[in-house]
Amino acid sequence: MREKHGRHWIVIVVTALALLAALFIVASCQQDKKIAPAEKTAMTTSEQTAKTEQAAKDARMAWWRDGRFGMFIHWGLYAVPAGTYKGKRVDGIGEWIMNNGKIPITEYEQYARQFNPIGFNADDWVRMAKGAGMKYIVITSKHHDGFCLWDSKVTQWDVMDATPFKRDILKELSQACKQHGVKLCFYHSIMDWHHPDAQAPFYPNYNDTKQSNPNFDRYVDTYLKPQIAELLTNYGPIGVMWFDGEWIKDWTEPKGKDMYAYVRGLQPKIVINNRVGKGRKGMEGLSKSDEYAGDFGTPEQQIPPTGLPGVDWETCMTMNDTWGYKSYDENWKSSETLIRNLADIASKGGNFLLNVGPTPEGLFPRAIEQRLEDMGTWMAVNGQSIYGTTASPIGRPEWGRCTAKGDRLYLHVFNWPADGKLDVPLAGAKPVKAYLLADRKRASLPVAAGQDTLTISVPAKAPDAIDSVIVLVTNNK
Ligand code: H79
Repeated sequence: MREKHGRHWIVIVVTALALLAALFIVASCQQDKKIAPAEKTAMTTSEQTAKTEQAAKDARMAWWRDGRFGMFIHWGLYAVPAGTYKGKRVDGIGEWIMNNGKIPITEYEQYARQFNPIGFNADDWVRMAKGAGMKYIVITSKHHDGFCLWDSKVTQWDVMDATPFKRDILKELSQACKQHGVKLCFYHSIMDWHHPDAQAPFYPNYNDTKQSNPNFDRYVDTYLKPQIAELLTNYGPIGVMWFDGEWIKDWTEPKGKDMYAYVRGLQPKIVINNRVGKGRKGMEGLSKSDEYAGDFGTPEQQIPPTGLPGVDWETCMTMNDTWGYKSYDENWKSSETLIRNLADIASKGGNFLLNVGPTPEGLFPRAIEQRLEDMGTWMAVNGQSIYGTTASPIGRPEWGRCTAKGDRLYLHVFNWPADGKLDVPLAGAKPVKAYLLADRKRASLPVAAGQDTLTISVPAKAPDAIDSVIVLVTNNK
């Protein structure tokens, strides 16, 4: 009886357990069902977040995308030796003379005593940039040699404390930029050959990419970041923070992401290049993927062969073969090359950051002034074919390049047609009007619409030997 009773209990317990298990399964299935739509909502929310983020980025980048043309200024102590050390010409780019000439720190420091650029006039510089049609200026607040062009509170290795000049160059430039409506931006090197917690101990190869400095974090926390805070607090709104020298071993992608957030925290609207992190593909400059920090890619001394839909990028380039001034580098690109480069870059949806290397007296070499003037003359007539344009919808036509804005195509004709007929590879477009941008009267040029081509009849003589722009208004926006 007792046994029977016991079995009874077992049956009851097992049944109860089975019921519980069944209940659990049913409940969790329902839970699953509940999760499914919830996940769907989450997806939509994240899609929405992505959309909002994209819109915020578009707003933040708008001035930069519209501007298309900026001035890079490499200026620092390297302008003093100007490519020559102990009577010998040092190969390579001028601002690398400390590394390439294996100059010991104490010796390099002597150049500071000779840095007295009494010819420097911020207003002249900004006027020259603006006159060339440039919308922003990126100046080296600090290059790899670590020397600072402003009164940094965390070092004496700057223009105020180490030179007889004792003028805050960045302050003067920020005032002139504000006055002329040009955006001021800073180039700041992560790599630092002068700082003992960065690359200084690696002498004679300051650019050693394999060695690590055990105190590097201290450099970041007590030097690099405080400097960034100074630059983004004391000089008004800054357009771009342009980092470089990120390839050293001690700099990592998490450090880059942290720096990106730090900079945006100080100036939420600022634009930051992709050298803040480790995503750059060598000198080609574009980012490996969206996972890496930075707002735009940085091709150096090269122009991507084609446009890159949805990608922001800026080609930086020298006018001769050096960024920092070298007294004997006369290998200047022609104004023709520079103007065509600008059109080429705009036709691929990029920006052109063109470099000048001022002299130790604070002047632009005459060859630079001449090129800026030539570009300004061309831009005064043709600026609207550059500013606010987007990439060519017709690739690279054989006669030149093409930029687009709204219902307009700007045809940049490098090679003027000898037969007076310019073929535009546009299928199905209904032309509304075509005229020369240089023609103030906007006299219509005859256009014949073929199946795959529009043919514009043009005057015998090109209005501009370098790049004549024809505006083509179509009905397809
Ligand atoms: O500031 C100007 C130059 O001083 C600086 N960038 C422009 C805007 C410049 N730095 N380096 N270079 C130019 C050439 C350096 C190339 C190398 Fe590397 C650095 C070779 C190996 C380490 C970059 C990173 C290319 C490969 C990895």
